[in-house]
Amino acid sequence: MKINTDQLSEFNKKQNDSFENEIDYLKNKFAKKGISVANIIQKLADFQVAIPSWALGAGGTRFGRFSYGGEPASLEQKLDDIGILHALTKTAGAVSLHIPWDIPEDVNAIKDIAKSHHIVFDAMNSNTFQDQPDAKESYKFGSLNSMNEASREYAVAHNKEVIRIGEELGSKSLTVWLADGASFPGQLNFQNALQNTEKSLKEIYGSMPEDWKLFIEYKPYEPNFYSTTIQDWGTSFMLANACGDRAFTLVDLGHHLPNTNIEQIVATLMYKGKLGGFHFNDSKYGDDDLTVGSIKPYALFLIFNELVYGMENNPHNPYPAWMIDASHNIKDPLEDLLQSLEAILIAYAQALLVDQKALKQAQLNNDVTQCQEILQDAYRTDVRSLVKAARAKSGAAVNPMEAYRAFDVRKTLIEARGLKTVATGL
Ligand SMILES: [Mn+2]
Repeated sequence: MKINTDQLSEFNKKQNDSFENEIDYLKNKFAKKGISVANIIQKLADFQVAIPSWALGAGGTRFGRFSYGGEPASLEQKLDDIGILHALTKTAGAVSLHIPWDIPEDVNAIKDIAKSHHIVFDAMNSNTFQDQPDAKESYKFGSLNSMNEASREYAVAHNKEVIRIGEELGSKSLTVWLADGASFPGQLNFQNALQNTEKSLKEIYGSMPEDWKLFIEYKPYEPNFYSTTIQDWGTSFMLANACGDRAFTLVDLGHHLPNTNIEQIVATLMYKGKLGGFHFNDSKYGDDDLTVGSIKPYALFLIFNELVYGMENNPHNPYPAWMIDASHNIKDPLEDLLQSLEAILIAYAQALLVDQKALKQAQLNNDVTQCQEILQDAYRTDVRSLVKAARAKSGAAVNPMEAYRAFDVRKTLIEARGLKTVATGL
């Protein structure tokens, strides 16, 4: 199924949305503060978020998994689904592949399909957290950190293979997330595990092409519940520094203990030029992988405020690789991703509305009340008209969710693919 521009402009016309009036109001309000709403709309139109290949099917938990119907059964169909998201939003112009779930059989054919949807290949993801049926070594007790040299070498070789596939597709980065850790005290020698991880990562880093980046993701717990070898941003930062200039820390919103000040982590990493990748999701308790902005929208805004500040003030930090890393147990996966994309643009727009000059002055005056007022004035602004204007500008659906439903996308996918399909992934 493909959604074309004629369909979209026809749909937008019928919407008769009055967002232009709201834009005029915001233009006047923020012009007084020296903030250009037109610039913000352009930034929103330009913003692209990668969709991971594993987010297009219904996700499962360790208790079970319920199929949604019409799920993509192949890499080709996954790209088609991202093509639908991108046509509707013009924000999802990239895919992040997971190897071995998405090994392309015909690289050129896959590249052609991606191109037809205007999708580029973002970071590649390796997988050393589960054993494949034909695996010669096991990751049961670790991969890059393993005490067993053969497992370690096997995991390094896998990452090299992922880089090779990524090169063929035109990707320029590798994301490494490790489940490595211990479930019980005494199981693992912390120092040896860390030393092995560092050595393995250096070898992977050394095998990357010159124009590639390595993103090192961290997570405090799960699947191991006593310790994780790369448990926090500090450990990731240390390992990235040990690897070299093209190794960076990757922040995944769900990979923090409750109440962690993620915005401060973002600020620290960007100050040091080491924030390479960013995974969006939301959570109530742990790594819940809920829809972006569904639980803590104010925290998301505060994080975006630091991202915007860093993008404007830390030119030595690379432009971060954005990706949605969520899992949808009961919702239509495509609808869930549409909601996440919307929440990301809303938080970004709110952060762009922060009056940075006034904030700086209030900070210098130690006017704590005013500092809060400035942030909340931006946060409490209804920016949905700005997002609509950005969508209209880039030829997307002004209201992607309404368009998705009006076009009967899921019904069409179920008719084409069947009700009991299961996508590869988690
Ligand atoms: Mn992640």
